[in-house]
Amino acid sequence: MKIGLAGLPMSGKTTVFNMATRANAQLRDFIAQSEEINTGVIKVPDPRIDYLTSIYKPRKTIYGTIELTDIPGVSKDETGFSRKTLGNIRACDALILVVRLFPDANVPHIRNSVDPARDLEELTLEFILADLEVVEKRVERLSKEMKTGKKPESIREFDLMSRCKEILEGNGMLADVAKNPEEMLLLRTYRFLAQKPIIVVGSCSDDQVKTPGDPMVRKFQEACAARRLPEMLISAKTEMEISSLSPEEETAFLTEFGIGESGRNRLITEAYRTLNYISFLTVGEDEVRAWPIQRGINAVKAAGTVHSDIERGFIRAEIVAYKDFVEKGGMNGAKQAGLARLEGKEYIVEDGDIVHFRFNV
Ligand SMILES: Nc1nc2c(ncn2[C@@H]2O[C@H](COP(=O)(O)OP(=O)(O)OP(=O)(O)O)[C@@H](O)[C@H]2O)c(=O)[nH]1
Ligand SMILES: [Mg+2]
Repeated sequence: MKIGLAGLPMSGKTTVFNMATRANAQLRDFIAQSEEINTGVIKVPDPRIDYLTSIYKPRKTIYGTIELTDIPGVSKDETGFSRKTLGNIRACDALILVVRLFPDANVPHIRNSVDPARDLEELTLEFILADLEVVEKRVERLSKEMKTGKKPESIREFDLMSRCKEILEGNGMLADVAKNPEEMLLLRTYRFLAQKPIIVVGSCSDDQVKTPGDPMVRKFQEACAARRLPEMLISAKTEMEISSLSPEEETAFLTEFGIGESGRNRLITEAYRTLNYISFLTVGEDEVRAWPIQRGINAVKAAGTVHSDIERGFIRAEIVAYKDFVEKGGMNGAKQAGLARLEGKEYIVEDGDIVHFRFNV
C-alpha cells in the first residue's frame, strides 16, 4: 500500500515522514519551490510474526510494509498545488494530510497564521476543484456519446459522473459515491483525489498533545469531524527526534514524555483501518512473513500476492488461524485438533490466517 503525505508548505510533512520511516530527510526553514519527493518504507510491527519467528527460526523474517511518499507542498502561485504535485498525490492509494497546529514564530506559515480548520478546508477544496475539472470534461464527452447511440456502459458512467459532479459542486467529498462494486471499480480508474481514503494528522506541540480541550486542538478536531475524516494528533518534531533511538530507548522516552504509543504505530494502525487492510501469514524454515491485503480478498487472489504462478496453479489453501496455532502449541497440535482447514479459491482470507498454498504449475 502506497500512502502519500500531503499538505500546505511547511506544515511538517517531512517531519512526520522522518518520524514514521526513521529517515533523515531534509526539513525546511523557508517556503521553497522544490518539488523533490522523499520515499521510504515503514515496517509494520507484528507480534504474531515475532512469535512465529521464535518458533520456526527461519532464515528470513519479513514484516508487512507501508510505502510512504512525502510530497512537498510547493505551490507555484501560493494558491493551489502544482499539476505535478497533484499528479504525485493522485498516484497514492491513501493520503495522510498534515495540518499545522504548532505555534512557532520561527516557522513561517504560508497563510501567515496558524488555523488548522482553514488549512484543512483549503486542502479538501483543492482536491474537489481538481476532480471537478476531470468530471466536467467526462460528463461533456459522455453526453455527446449518448447523442449518437446509447450504449449501456456510457449510460452507467454518465449516471455515476453526474452524481460525482453534483457532490463536488456542493463541495462534498466522494468517499461514499459508489453504490456498488462495479461503480467502485469504475471510479478507481479515475484516481479521484476526493475519493481517496484520508487520515488527517494534526502536527502539534508537546503541550497541545497533552492538553485536552486546547482551543487549537478543538478547532482542528471539529474541522475533521465536519468533513468526517479520521484524525490524530502527533507531536511530530519530538517524536522525530527520538525515532533515531533504539526501539527500547524510544519506548522509554515516549513513556517519559507521557505520549504512550508512538505516532508511527498509531499511524500504522489507522492506515490499516482506513484502508481496510489485514495481514495473512506464511511460515516455514526458510521464511516467516506477513502479507498485507485488503479485507475481502479471496484465497486465489491472496495467492497472487505471493506469486502469480501460485495464483495460476492454485489448488487449495491450507489454513490454520494464528489463534489456534498458539492455543494448540503449534502447527502439529492444531492439525491434530482438526483445526487445519482446506479452503478453495473463493474462501475469504481472514486477518491472522496462517496460509499454505497448494498449487501446481
Ligand atoms: N515547533 C515546531 N516546529 C515544527 C514542528 N514540525 C515541523 N516543524 C518545523 O517546521 C519546518 C517545516 O517542517 P517540514 O517537516 O520540513 O515541513 P514540510 O511540510 O515538509 O515542508 P515542505 O516540504 O516545504 O512542504 C521545519 O523547520 C520544522 O523543524 C513541530 O511540531 N513544532
Ligand atoms: Mg518537506
